[in-house]
Amino acid sequence: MTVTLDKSVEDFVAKPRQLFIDGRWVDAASGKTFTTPDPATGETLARIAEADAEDVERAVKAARRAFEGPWSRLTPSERGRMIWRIGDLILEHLEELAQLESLDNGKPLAVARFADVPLAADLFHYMAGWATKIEGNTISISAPTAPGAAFHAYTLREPVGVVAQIIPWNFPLLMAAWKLGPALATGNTVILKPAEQTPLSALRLAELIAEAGIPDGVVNVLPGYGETAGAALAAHPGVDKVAFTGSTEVGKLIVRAAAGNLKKVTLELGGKSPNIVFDDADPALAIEGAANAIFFNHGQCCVAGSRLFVHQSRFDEVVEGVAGIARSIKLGRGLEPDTQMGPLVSDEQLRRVTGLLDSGRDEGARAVAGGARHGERGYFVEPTVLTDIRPDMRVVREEIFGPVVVASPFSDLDEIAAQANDTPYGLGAGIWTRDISKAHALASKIRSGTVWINCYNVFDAALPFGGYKQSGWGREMGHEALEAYTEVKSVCTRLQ
Ligand code: TXE
Repeated sequence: MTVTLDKSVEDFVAKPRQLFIDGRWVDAASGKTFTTPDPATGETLARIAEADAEDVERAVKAARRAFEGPWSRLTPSERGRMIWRIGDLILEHLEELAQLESLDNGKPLAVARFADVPLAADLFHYMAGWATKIEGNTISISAPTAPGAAFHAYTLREPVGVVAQIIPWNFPLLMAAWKLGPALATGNTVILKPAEQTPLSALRLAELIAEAGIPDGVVNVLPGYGETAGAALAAHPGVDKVAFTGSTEVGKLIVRAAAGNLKKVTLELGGKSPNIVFDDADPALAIEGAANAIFFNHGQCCVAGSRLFVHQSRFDEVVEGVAGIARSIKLGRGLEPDTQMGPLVSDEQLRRVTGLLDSGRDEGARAVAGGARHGERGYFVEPTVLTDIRPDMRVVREEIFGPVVVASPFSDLDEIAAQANDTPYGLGAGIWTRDISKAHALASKIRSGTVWINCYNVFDAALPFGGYKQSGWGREMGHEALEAYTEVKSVCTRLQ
C-alpha cells in the first residue's frame, strides 16, 4: 500500500513551478520549462521553469543588491534568528518535505523522514548559532620596517559576497542546507542551482526561507541544467565564490570556468571509499556496517564504502554476511512503507551503473549477490557484491554511485594502507577492529577527509566534511565551513 500524499504535496507537484529571484516567483526569461520524472516509474512528476544565462544575470543582480543593501544592515543576531527559524520551519513541514524528497529522488520515505529532513533542519540550527560568533583577532605586530612606531592591528572576517551554489540530486534538501547554512550565517547572498533531476525540495525550501523573513534577493533558486544555468553561474564575473557538489569531472570544469574572475571555489566531489574489516572486528557489527556503508541511499553517496577490504581469515564470513543482507533488501517505490531501497535517480544513472556492472562481469568479477537491473520499470538496480576483482578493473577504480561494492582480502596493516590509498579519491574510510591502537595507526595513514572507526555514515552539523586529493577542496559543516565563506581583512593603525 502506497502512503497517501499530503494535500500540500499533491498541490505542489500539480502546479508548474517557477524560478525564485529577488523574493518573487517568475518564469524563465526564455519561457522554457523542463520536467522531473518519478524514478520509480519514469513518468513525469512535475514541470519546472528552466533557468538559463539571462535568469542567472537577473539573480546575480538581485543577490548583489541584497548583499550591499538589506542583508548587510541586519545585525548578526537578527540574521541568526532567521536562520534558526528556517530550521524550525523545516521541522514543522517535515512530512511534506520528506514526501517531496521521496517522490523526486526515489529514496524510501522513512529515510527522508529520519535522515534528510531532520539533518537539514539541524544544519540550519547549528549554523544559526555561528552568526553571532564570527570573530577576528587582535595581533601584536613588530613591523621591522617601521622602527620605533607602535601599531594597533586586528583582523576582520567578512562575507565573500555573492555565492553560486550548485548541488546534486542524491540528498537534494540536505545538500541545499549544507550550502546555504554557512553562507547565510556569514552574511553572504546566494544563487542556488538544484540538480535538474531533483529541483522540488529546494523550491519548497525557498518558500520557507521567505517565510522565515530572509530579505528578498538573499537566496535565489534557479532550477535548470548544468551545461546552461550551472555553467553560466560558474563563469559569471559578478559571482565571488562558487560552491559545488557533484562529479569530479564537472568539478574540474567549474575550476576552469571560475578562473575568469578567480572566484573562490570549494568542491565536494566523488569518492571510492575503502571500508576495512580486521580479523578482530565484531563480526555482526562489521557486516551490518559494511552493508550500510554501501547500500545506504542506494549507494548514491559520495562517501559510499564501495571498496570493502576484509582480513583474509574472515573474508568468506564477512562477504557472505554482506551478500546475505544485499539479497534480503526489499526494493520498491520510495512511498511504499516496506521499501528498504528505492530506484536510482534517473535513467542516465541506471545506464551508468548497469554499464559498469557489465564491464565488471566482462573483466572477470563475480557477483555473489545481485549484479543486474531489477525489473523493467523504473530505475532499480539489485544490491550487488562483487568478488574476484583486480585493482585495474573499472569497477574497482571508478565511482559507481549505485548499490555495488567490490570486496577483496588483505593480510597486514601496511599492505592495507597502501591499497586503501590506491585511488585518486580521498573522501571517506571505515575501519572495523577492537584494537584501538591499530585503528588510530591506520586512520593516520589514510588520505581521506573522514575516517569512521566501528561506524560509518555518521554525519553531524558540527563535524567538518570534505575530501583529500580529487575528492575536493575545502570543508563543509562545522566551524571549518565558515572559513570558506569569509575573507580575512587585516586592519593596521599607527598609534605613534
Ligand atoms: O553529476 P554532475 P551527475 C558523481 C557520481 C555520478 C556522477 C554523475 O559518480 O554517477 O557524478 O552524476 C551541475 N557547469 N556524483 O551527472 O553532472 C548539475 O546540473 C556547472 C557525485 O548528476 O556533476 C548538478 O546540479 N554545473 C556526487 C550538479 O552539477 C554543472 C553527487 C551535479 O551534476 C555542469 C552527484 C557544468 N558544466 C554525482 N554540469 C557527490 N559528490 O556527492 C553539470 N552541472
